[in-house]
Amino acid sequence: MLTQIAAKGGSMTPSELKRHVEEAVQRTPVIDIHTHLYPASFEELCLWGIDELLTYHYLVAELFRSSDVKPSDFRALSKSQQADLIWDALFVKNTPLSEATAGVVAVMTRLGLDPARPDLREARDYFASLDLERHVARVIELAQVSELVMTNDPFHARERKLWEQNALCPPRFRAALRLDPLLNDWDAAEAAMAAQGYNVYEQLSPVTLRETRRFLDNWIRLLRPVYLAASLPFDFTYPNDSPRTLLLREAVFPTCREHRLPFATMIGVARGANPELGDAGDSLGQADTKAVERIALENPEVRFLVTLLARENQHALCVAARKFRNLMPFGCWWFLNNPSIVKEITRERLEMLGASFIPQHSDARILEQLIYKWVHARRTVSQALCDSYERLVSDGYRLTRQQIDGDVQRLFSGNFQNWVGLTNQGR
Ligand code: FIX
Ligand code: ZN
Repeated sequence: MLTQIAAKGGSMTPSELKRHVEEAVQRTPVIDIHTHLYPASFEELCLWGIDELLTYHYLVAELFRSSDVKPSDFRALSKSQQADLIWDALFVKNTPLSEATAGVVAVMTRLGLDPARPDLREARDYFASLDLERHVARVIELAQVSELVMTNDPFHARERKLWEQNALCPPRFRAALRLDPLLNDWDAAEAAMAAQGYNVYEQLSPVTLRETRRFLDNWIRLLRPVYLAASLPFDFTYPNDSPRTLLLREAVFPTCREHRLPFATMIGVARGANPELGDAGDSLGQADTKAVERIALENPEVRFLVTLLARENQHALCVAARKFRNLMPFGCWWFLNNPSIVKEITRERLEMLGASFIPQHSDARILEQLIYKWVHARRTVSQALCDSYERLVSDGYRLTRQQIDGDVQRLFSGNFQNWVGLTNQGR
């Protein structure tokens, strides 16, 4: 049936369709809207190389399932000793089947390294030979990322210093003003702001709220962010009588309105589920999607970028986005960033939202993760798009190559550019 329609309509055959979708997805540059990356000029904040790749918390968590090393003994090792241990346990003694281990394989092969080596000598020699600036440029090119958004924390002493010293930041590294301490640990944030000379107190008085807005205004001036952001815990509710609600209502959302900046929120983390694993010890929980709807309803002129951590929340997020045009679902975050789930979520979003969402972000924390995160994402987004187009063609629609190109461009950059006004926002 499909072939007949295709042939009659002069549109593409199924194999031509599949080939064109794959080509369009492969060649279309993407704006990576959420990463933890920094340019080389941010010195030790720019994490890269095989030892950082292997000791990333995804792999640390997997190490403890494939070896009997104790977390406390692991923490006592040097980074290169930790990397050696992870390499041996997850890549030599076992097949790198998980998404995180397969990702390291994808990075190594694309950099010309052998992922079947019994040790890390070749990889370490390679990375030691690199010029970092050139390597950063090459990785971004390999990943076909046109721009990426950082996660910039004004409460992180080292990062604050770099910004206050006007550290160079290349234009394709966009800033995002991250507000987790402000919204999740007001006492600590208040103390840090007071230490920086802001007239704030634990009690959220009008003066303290006004000073908090001054703090946000100053950081917006310094960073020129494309959005304000916060990761909120799975048990986030809104509104309630916590400092968080007051800070959102009286400081953050008014600031978004005044500066015409979106608010990006990532909801669902359960920090420290297993404290002895450190960064690797965070888990997830189902979020209250009604809280997201209430925020969207209460702030129609604020644009929200929203991603949720629980798979069970994704359908409700699509429904919420259908009800509120100021909600932009984005990405398959963290524990969702696995091909089987990315395909399900992307198909569900295409079925419920058309191309009016942002399919993926990398969340890359180590530079070279960009390579595998986008190789894998493009593969899966292609498959989901093909399924949707095949269904459309079998319903009798004559699809053109131009339409496919346009849809991919919209998903990979157009939706985000329009959402944050990137086209008319210099740095
Ligand atoms: O809050 C966040 O930005 C999360 O993405 C991180 O905390 C998390 O560690 C991560 O990188 C997941 O991919
Ligand atoms: Zn992140």
